Amino acid sequence: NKSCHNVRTDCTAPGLRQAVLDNLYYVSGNTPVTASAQDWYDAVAYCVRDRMLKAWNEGIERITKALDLRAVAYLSAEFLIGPQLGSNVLALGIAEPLREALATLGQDLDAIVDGEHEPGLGNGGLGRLAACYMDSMATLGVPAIGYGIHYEFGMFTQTIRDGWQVEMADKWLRQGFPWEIVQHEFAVEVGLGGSTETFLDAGGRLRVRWNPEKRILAVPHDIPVIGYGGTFCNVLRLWSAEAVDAFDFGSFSSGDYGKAVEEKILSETISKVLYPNDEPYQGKVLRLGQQYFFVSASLRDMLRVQQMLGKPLDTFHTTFAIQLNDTHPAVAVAELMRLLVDGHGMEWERAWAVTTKCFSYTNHTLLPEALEKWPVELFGGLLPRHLEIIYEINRRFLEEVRAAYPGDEGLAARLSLIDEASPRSVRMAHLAVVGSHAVNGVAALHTELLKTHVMQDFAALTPQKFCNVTNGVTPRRFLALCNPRLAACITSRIGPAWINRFEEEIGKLEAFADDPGFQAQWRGIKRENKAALSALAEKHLGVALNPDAVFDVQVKRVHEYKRQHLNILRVIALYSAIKRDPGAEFSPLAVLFGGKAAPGYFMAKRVIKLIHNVAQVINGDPDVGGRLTVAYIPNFNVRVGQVVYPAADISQQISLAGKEASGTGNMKFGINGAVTMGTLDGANVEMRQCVGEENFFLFGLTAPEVVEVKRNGYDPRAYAATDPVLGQALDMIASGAFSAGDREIFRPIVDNLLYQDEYMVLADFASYMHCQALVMEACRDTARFTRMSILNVARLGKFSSDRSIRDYCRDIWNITPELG
Ligand code: 26V
Repeated sequence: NKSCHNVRTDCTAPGLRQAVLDNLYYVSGNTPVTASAQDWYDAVAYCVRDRMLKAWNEGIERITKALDLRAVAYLSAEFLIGPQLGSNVLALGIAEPLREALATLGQDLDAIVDGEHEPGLGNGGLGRLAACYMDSMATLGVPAIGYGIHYEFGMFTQTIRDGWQVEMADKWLRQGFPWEIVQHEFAVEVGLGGSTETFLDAGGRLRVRWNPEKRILAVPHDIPVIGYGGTFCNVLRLWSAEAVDAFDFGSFSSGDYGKAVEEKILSETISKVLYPNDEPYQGKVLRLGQQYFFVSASLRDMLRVQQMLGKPLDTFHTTFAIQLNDTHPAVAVAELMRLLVDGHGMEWERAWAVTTKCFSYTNHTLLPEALEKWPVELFGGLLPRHLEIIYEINRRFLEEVRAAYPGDEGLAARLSLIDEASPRSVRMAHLAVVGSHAVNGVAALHTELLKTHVMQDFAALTPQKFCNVTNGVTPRRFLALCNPRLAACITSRIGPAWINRFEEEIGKLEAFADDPGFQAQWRGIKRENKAALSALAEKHLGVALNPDAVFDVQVKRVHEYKRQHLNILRVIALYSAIKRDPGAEFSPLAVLFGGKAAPGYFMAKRVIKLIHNVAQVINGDPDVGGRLTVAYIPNFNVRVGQVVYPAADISQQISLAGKEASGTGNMKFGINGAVTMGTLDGANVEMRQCVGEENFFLFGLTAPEVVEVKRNGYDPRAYAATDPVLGQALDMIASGAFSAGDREIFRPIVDNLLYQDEYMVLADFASYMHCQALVMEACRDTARFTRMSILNVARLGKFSSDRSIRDYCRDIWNITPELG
């Protein structure tokens, strides 16, 4: 095939070399002499992108041609896709020839890959999960479109000044983003505000028309998502907001230049910035605008495909399975009804049948303060027609409820889509549940708690709707790509099939768990990974980490329920023990933290400051002599994670039981050979079942015990008073031992722990310390600990996102993957 030797498709080293040189010359206007690091990156990125376009174009054709095809539309306000170059090179399988080609040009592929600035279009677990699922769908051959928002500013960049978090805007598009293709021809207009009116249509039927006050143009930016193997490609379609008309020419010609551009600027604010998702919900009208904006554009895009296929609208659900990633896109239920009923004149009942067959909803949190509610007034101001539709959905729904449970008005009030408490508000989770045929939680415990607590009335009404799909992570990015040494070692023993058949293959590693040669190799790799992280810490933080220390790591968003403060209390207790007896044996331990706090989250920011201050005291204390080191890794993101997970010995997953829906960092650590120290929360429960209790360090109250202790009146001070180790750790903070005598700075933390402690840090402290002793004992027995590490990898096959996607396909979407 001649086309194989085209400069845009040739995958041999000389062909790749020529392609990179061509791009350097013709795209960036450079030669190897004048090229900057960014120019080299762009040249390589375009070269790799070219090689994805065959699969890409076939993917587009697949969705737009096949009449009997059912595709997933994954609606998510966040896609935290991480750096693209490395993962695309891995999927195409061209790392070796590309490395060779670049070497002949004096360039290092790894350095170019590491230099990529990632698009931070998500907050944390939820957005990264969406990206892992996109990867798995492409790898398994599940036709899919991810729909989301092309934020101009993604997640902020975290810098640390004097121990405090300082946020900086992330202008990720400044250098351009070579992976996206802007598709102006598929732009759609989205309305906002205004009012509704009724009219009689040609057939004499009463119809409703929405006259929006304002229109915004949604422009799709397409990012290819290529599966492992490079043959199957899906698309991530992110919408950015533009003014319908760039200028108001009326104002422009009358001389009011300011007003002329004003409209444009206002329109563009819709996709301007990513909101923190872990901050107590605030009625920000812009956020509802964002949600509606991307949902409306996406549904209109799907209807366009349906019509292009020539399929009737009442078979829409046979073309698309629409997954709502949390409630952020839940307004889609009302929007699809509006498009079918108002837009296409479909009868309500038929439209509702189509709608509920399309949608399914994933819940990602049990925290009551996290459930989205929009004040009716705000909602109706922005989306007047949608509010009417929601009222009508609710009227019909409550009619059914009352028919099934006559006289139970309390039940009707609890199930209602409208919370009648002042100010009246729309309950987005209720809209999502009622509008969907399936509702899932993200780990077995979480789904159980959903059914028995948060959504118990819905579960009683429609038990068949509820199911569990335990989260997973992609073994491509989070093992093959981020830990090449371990990946090669695994492949040398069990072959490479684990990369896209993780669940089926990785268990074969178990046979080597006690093999001394393999164990030594395993430890050597972990040490190299730790040395690599140490080098980064040295360079960026000026902190020396001993690669022979045990690396004990907690990286995740900073939140009280995740209990970084429990971790730092443990560190303080260990420090006190060393101070009491500096001569006693203490094996080197490096405790690492990383994570961002929501900008408005007072307590979380103070915890970051506390960790820094504790680090400063401990790292500088000659009595400690480097045996205990504490470091805070700034600006934790996907890229940093890819260096951190491979270097960890111990993974801290210490949320209060019943609070963390699943967690996915736990899985990323585990498949890189870290042993978990954790509570029975989220997916930890299932991970422990898989790896075996002897390979998991368990501590803390269980979810039912948490409820029980609280019911009996939880008194944190009693724990502080009776546990001298705990009492002393708290006293040290309070007395200013970590703040140069300042007793005020950490008072909010100490007081909160002593007088409220909503997340029961003090209740779990003793159990955590006991567990810590067991960990230290296990770490001293090298063979035993290495075995634990190997078995963690070998037995975590279930936590591949490929397994999660197969579950969704079978239990929710009714789609058969085309590959694997
Ligand atoms: C929301 C809020 C809002 C109110 C204040 C506190 C707070 C804390 C957390 C959240 C979570 C928003 C949804 C979310 O990101 N959930 C995460 O989803 C991950 C993927 O399923 C899962 O692994 C995490 O456990 C879950 O927290």
